[in-house]
Amino acid sequence: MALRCGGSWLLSGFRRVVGTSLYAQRLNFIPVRMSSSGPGDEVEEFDLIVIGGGSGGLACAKEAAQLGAKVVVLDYVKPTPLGTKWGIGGTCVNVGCIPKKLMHQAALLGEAIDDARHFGWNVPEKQVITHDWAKLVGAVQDHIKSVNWVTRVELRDKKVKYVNGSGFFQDKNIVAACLNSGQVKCFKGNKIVIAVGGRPRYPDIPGAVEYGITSDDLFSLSSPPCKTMVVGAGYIGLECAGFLNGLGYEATVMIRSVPLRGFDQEMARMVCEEMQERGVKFLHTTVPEKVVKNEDGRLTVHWRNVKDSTTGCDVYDTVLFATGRRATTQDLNLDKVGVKYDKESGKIYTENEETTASDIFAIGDVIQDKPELTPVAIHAGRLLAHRLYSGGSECMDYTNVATTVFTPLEYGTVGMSEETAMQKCGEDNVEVYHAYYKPTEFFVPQRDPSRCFVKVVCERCEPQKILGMHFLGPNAGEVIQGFAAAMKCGLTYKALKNTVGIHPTVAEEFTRIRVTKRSGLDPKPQSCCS
Ligand code: FAD
Ligand code: NA7
Repeated sequence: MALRCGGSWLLSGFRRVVGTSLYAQRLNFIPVRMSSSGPGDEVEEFDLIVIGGGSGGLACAKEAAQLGAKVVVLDYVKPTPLGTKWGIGGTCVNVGCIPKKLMHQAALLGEAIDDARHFGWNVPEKQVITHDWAKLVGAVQDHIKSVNWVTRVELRDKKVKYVNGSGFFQDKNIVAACLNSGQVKCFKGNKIVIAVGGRPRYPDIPGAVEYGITSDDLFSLSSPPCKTMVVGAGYIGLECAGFLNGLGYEATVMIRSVPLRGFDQEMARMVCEEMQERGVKFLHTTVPEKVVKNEDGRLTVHWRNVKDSTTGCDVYDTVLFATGRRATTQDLNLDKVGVKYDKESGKIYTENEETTASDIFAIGDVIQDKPELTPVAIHAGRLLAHRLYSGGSECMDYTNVATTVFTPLEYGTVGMSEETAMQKCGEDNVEVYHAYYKPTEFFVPQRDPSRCFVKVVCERCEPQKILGMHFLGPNAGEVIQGFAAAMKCGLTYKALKNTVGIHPTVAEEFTRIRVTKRSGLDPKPQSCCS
């Protein structure tokens, strides 16, 4: 059945939504010109409408189409206040995991140049070797564009209709899309998946939006960021400060409370200490008060210490806000269709990805209290497609999802932090094994291994089920991934101890870990072959 898409109600509906979004207006996010489809236009019907073509939305759409559903994906990127925009694929591909990992790799290579000299390479003196920011950005953006292209081809091959438009609910099963041309198109869906992800927040201080940037701008900056103030010491703030410092730019991190809140705090402290040793500066218990643009174009950041109320300021070339993210739900018209969400974070309440409205689902970063990670969004999207279109019953398991913070010395983790385990199980019921280690590759260049560290948090009673694993060192992501699978299978300390390691690797350190914190013994590095 074809529906009519009446021009006037569409337009007034959209205006009402726009009118409620001060944030969007402030950031100039809303397309200005708009004309709805004519009264005679047909509303195309789909089994599934996916709003948001990022990691989760695309995975769900492609899987559903493979299972025979007729699917449309709407994706639209609102430019940042600086005007940065990008193509299909969402945060991970365009302004998240991928460009971040490439820049992290660029920074690690700088370090490897120094190491190479010790391994016999005749590397010119450091002063002669320079880094070309524009070249790095060019290479990163070329890769991203190729992924955007492949994504569009894949959608076409899998018969998923792609619409480059900003979607919002007109009704429980009608989604309108505001296109770049200003035209509004309507789609009817039996089921609708919200996968709009989130965008960085700016603190509400003078000059933040006008002069600051976020991770949405960093990876495509045409000129080098030079001396940078990174506000926020979460996952993204520390990663960005780490690679900027590695690329040779002065980086300062402003920490409001603790670094990496929610992560194991012993590990978080070591991550920061190690960064500090490499030259990253830290301003503790400090918040920004305003950013002022100077006559020479540089930026003065004024701050206040939240503990002793002292104030200070310094001049920077770039101010990067990494102060958390907000779900992009403000313009979706969720109230109209009965989808409940947290007004502050914008995140949607779900149970097994079902929202409070029937036949409307949500996946990925947009859902409340779940890890904001690409593989989480993808896995949840695929499982949801199977439940909807192939009689599947498996639900997403959000526990024990592994992650890695790609700081210069990487921190990989799965399961509980020491603090959480103590709190949940009680101190007497938890055993913590820990060890420092020296990676073999650090010996020749004599790199300082003082913070290469592993920790295993487990139940105290036999067979000592493992609750959390923490790894600080090179290639942490690669190391922790396999142990995450083992934990899914119920890994115990006994089984870990009986696992024969691969020598010489850094991952084998988990199989050699013997010293408990309770024993008070020194967790210093073991000899190479002990
Ligand atoms: P997104 O990928 O954000 O996709 C949502 C899409 O919907 C976007 O394209 C958006 O523009 C679009 N959209 C929004 N509103 C509308 C609308 N109304 N209509 C149409 N389209 C709309 N995760 C990891 O696992 N590993 C990492 O190393 C990692 N590093 C990161 C580094 C950075 C700097 C950042 C910012 C994030 C990182 N993440 C990482 C997190 C990861 O990127 C996200 O968890 C993931 O992208 C979430 O996927 P999603 O599908 O929920 O949303
Ligand atoms: P996080 O992990 O929420 O970190 C945000 C950081 O910004 C955190 O250190 C906050 O301090 C700090 N913050 C927040 N608001 C302010 C203000 N107003 N002033 C100073 N500092 C502030 O977000 P990320 O963006 O790093 O990462 C989000 C996810 O993206 C992450 O989980 C990855 O999966 C990908 P606080 O601890 O609140 O005191």
